[in-house]
Amino acid sequence: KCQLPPGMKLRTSDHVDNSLDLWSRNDVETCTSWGAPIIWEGMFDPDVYDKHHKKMDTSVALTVFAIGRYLEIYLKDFLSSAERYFMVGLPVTYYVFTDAPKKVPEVQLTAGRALEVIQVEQHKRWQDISMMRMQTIADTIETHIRHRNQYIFCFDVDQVFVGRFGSEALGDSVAILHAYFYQSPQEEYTYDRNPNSTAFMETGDFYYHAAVFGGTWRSVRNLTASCHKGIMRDKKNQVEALWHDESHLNKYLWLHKPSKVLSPEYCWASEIGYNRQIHVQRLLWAEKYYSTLRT
Ligand code: 2GW
Ligand code: MN
Repeated sequence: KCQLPPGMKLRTSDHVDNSLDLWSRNDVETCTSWGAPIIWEGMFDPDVYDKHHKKMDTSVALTVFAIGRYLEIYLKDFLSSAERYFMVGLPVTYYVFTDAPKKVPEVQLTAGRALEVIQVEQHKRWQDISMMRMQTIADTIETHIRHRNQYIFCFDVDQVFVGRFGSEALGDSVAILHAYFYQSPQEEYTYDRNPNSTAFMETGDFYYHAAVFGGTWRSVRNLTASCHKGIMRDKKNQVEALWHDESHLNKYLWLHKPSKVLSPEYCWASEIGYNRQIHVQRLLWAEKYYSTLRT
């Protein structure tokens, strides 16, 4: 059984995380080898977290990129579902990055929630659209987010909230187990295996999904700035990591362990089918249109 190592302190909202019941789920791993909780449904009392963060005046930033066709296809459902399920009851600032600000749909926001649209350029290659998010997030944390929000979550846009994604997910540095790999052996993880890339790694802890990551503004700024550096060094050396920004994210999180890990309930793929360990679905992958979009 996993136990928090003696003296191990989770830096943010300790006493809240110490109220987690690591033993309430015996069918899954609920604690990493370095003492970070892995959050599964049934381990926490949502009210304890919500009360704590209301008292602390916690404010959360959400970043999402919707460039080119992804704006029309995914953004409206993403935002309106976030209004129903993401950090309900807490102040949230949405930062929408797009090449076409005028096309951002009207979404009815509840009190305390705001939306900012920031224009970014549209890179020609989709790999660059995906990777450049690291730099843009790092920059926006410095210019906007750090002055307004203690915490930040960064999302892919091609997903829809379908259940509570609440304050239990907040922490100093938060990563998510990839739905496709959380039961796979290490050898199957799609880490970057090319020694010439800065994202190269031979072993790791988990395979994290880049569609969801978060933490305090400081820790996400460090993560995104570091990943961006790796991406630029690779470009100079004319290499590209196997899964782009996701490879760099995995490398960083191996060297800088997250303080909290989210179960795949927080980013599930319906196409995987029924899985008895998934007690609740909170965020689902939206449909992919690869053949029309990845051309
Ligand atoms: C991406 C791929 C092919 C064609 C278009 C795009 C695209 C992405 C786009 O035209 N416009 C756009 O805004 N994006 C943004 O990049 C959008 O926020 C999207 O969610 C994100 C990542 O692209 P996505 O969702 O198509 O890639 P996935 O779901 O295969 O993502 C995983 O792998 C990526 C790296 O290849 C990233 O690491 C991503 O975080 C992972 O979930
Ligand atoms: Mn995606």
